[in-house]
Order: sequence, then C-alpha cells, then structure tokens
Amino acid sequence: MIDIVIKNYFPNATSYNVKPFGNGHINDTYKVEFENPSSTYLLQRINTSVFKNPEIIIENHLRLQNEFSKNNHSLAIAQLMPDNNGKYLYIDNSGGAWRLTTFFKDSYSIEVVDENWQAYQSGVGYGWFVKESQFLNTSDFQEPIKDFHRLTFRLNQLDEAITNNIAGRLKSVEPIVRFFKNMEKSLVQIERLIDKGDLPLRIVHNDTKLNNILFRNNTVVAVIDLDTAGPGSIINDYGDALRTSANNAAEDEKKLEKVSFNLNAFRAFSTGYIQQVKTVLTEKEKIYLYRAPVFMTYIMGIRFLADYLNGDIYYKTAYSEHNLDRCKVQKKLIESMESHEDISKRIILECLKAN
Ligand code: ADP
Ligand code: GN1
Ligand code: MG
Repeated sequence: MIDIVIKNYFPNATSYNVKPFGNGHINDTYKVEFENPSSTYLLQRINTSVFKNPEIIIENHLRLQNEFSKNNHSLAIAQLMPDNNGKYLYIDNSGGAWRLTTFFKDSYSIEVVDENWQAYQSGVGYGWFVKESQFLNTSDFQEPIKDFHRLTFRLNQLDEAITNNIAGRLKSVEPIVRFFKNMEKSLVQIERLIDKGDLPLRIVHNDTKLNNILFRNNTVVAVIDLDTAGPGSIINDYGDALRTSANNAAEDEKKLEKVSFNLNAFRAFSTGYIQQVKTVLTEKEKIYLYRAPVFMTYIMGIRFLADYLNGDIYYKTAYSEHNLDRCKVQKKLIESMESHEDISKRIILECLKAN
C-alpha cells in the first residue's frame, strides 16, 4: 500500500527508503528518503477515527502556511506538498487519508526536558506560533475536532465511560475517578471565561506537547503537528505545553515518585513563551495564565482515564495499563503543580514585567 501512496506523489520514483517514524499517539508517520537527488519527506496517514473530516486539517494547514509565508522567520512549520494531481489530501483505495510534508533534516524531538534551554526554546516555539497567528480570523478556521479542549465535553465523556464501564475496569480505578470528580468545579470557571469571551478565542496550536517541537542542535527550528490548530484559548497552549515541558518525568512514567512539577523548566518555558506573546496578551489572559497548567493537565488526565475505561479505543497504547499509567502521571503532576501555584504566579508576573 505504502508504495502506491508514494507513487501518487512521485510517479517516477524507483529507489527510496521508507520507514515508520516518531512517537505520536494518533497518526501513522513515515519518513521517506530519496537518493539522487537526495530529498526527505514526512508521509502521514491521518487517523480518520479521530479526525472524521481530514479536509479541515488540510484547509487550516494551508491557511497557516500562507500566513507564515508573509514574513521571514528563523522558525518554521512544515509545508504541505501537493500530490501528482495537485491535491494536498490523498485518499487511497481503502479510504486511508494521506498527506505529505517537508521534513526538517537533522532535527529531533524530545519527550522530557532535562536541560532548561530545552524548555526555554519550546516556549519560544509555541509563543512564536501564537504571535504569528494573531492576525488570522478565527471564523476562517473550522475545529478539526469539535470541543477538543472543552472541559465540560470531556467531563461528559468521562461520565459516559463511567456509566458504561465497557472494559469492566471501573472498580480498580475508583479512587482516581474520585480525585478527578472532586476537582471539576474548581476548573469550570476557566471554561465560563472562555464562553463569555473574557478569555478570547484566537488561532492556537491546541496540541503543544513537548514532542511537537523540533530542535536542531540547541535551538528550536519548527513547530509541528498542526492537526488540531485552529480556534482556541491561549490557556490551551500554555497549559498543555507545561504539562509535558515542566514535568520531571515522561507522560507515561511508571515510577510515580519521579513525577513532579519542574519549576526551573516552568520558569524557562514561561520566559521564552511570554517574551513572544507579551504584546499579544490581553489583561485577562495575563491574570489567568497561572491556572492553565492544572486546567490542561486535568483535561488530559480525564481523557486518558475515559479511554482506559472505554478499553483503549482512542490513543495508541503499548500495553494494557498504558492509559492508566498516563492518567496517574497527570494526577500526580496536578498535585505538584497546585502546591507550586503561588510561586508560578510570581514567575509569570516577573516574565510579564521583563523587557
Ligand atoms: P502525531 O499526530 O501522531 O503526534 P506528529 O505529526 O507529531 O504525529 O509526528 C510524529 C513525530 O514525527 C514527531 O514527534 C516528530 O518527532 C516527527 N516529525 C513530525 N513531523 C516532522 C517533520 N516535518 N520533520 C521531521 N520530523 C517530524
Ligand atoms: C495526542 O498527536 P499527539 O500524540 O501529539 C492528542 C493530544 C494529547 C496527546 C497526549 C488529536 O497528541 O490532544 O494531548 O496525545 N491529540 C489528539 O499525549 O487527540
Ligand atoms: Mg505529535
């Protein structure tokens, strides 16, 4: 199959090397390398159980591509490449949806920050993305997944998973379910602020985990994985980025004692991010940024939990307790973030005051 797909983009190609690539939880990703002349691309089969209308992803990506091409940048997003018929989305005979993009050579992504510059550079990357998107009209974009970061939507999904208990796993996770249920009221306020427009909708990335940043040597070179980019709150991006960039351990770490909020990484990320977006932020956004890490870590925690209860139907998992391990990490991280919230607020203020 993959050869037929490659032929669709490169009808004359004879010699190339194609191999699975990356650590994403959603799409199937391949690196395609040609010799003579040497060139490399990233080929992806879009997960259409997750993205029911992949055309939306392509339209949003092309809009971003067009906007970002207006200025010269030291940072980049991947460019969509047309197929042999000039189309950016290719549907194969079995209904698989494919896209091809440029590949950032000699770049790498990471799963955990172990040096502060990595957090700083990620902050620069994701802040740059929002800054460069500031003049885009949110109504020109469609949501690739409706209500993607809407807390009440995710809470309803969790409630449904609890009621149905399809995989028969509820009994074993009751204390964890209670932890998340006990917290929900304290977070719904953020959603109300978004609904009222107090926290504005803008074009944001919406999937700012650490491994969606590409580094070359010690510098950020690209912001990738634009599948969910579209209308959203800055709370989504800032919070979700810190969920992975300011965790001392991996998203699925089994040894929970390793999981804690990395305050130095938080400071470094916030410095880079706020440098970029300072002039773009509204006063209300500045006030509520501090709550974003807990808000987004909570949303991911209940999504992993719901998927565990549903029998692992959404995220790619490597073993049967994988989603539960991910959920436990989010819980531990929320506890650690909350105990650092006062100092986090002060750090954000310092970043906002800095020149
Ligand atoms: P998923 O949606 O499944 O997370 P991604 O688009 O994030 O898929 O790609 C998976 C991984 O592939 C990334 O974490 C990164 O390491 C690598 N990758 C993605 N796009 C590129 C690119 N344009 N150039 C180089 N590496 C890339
Ligand atoms: C998925 O595609 P990937 O692996 O970057 C998910 C994110 C979650 C993340 C958790 C479309 O991101 O929302 O935060 O896993 N993307 C989608 O690791 O659901
Ligand atoms: Mg990704």
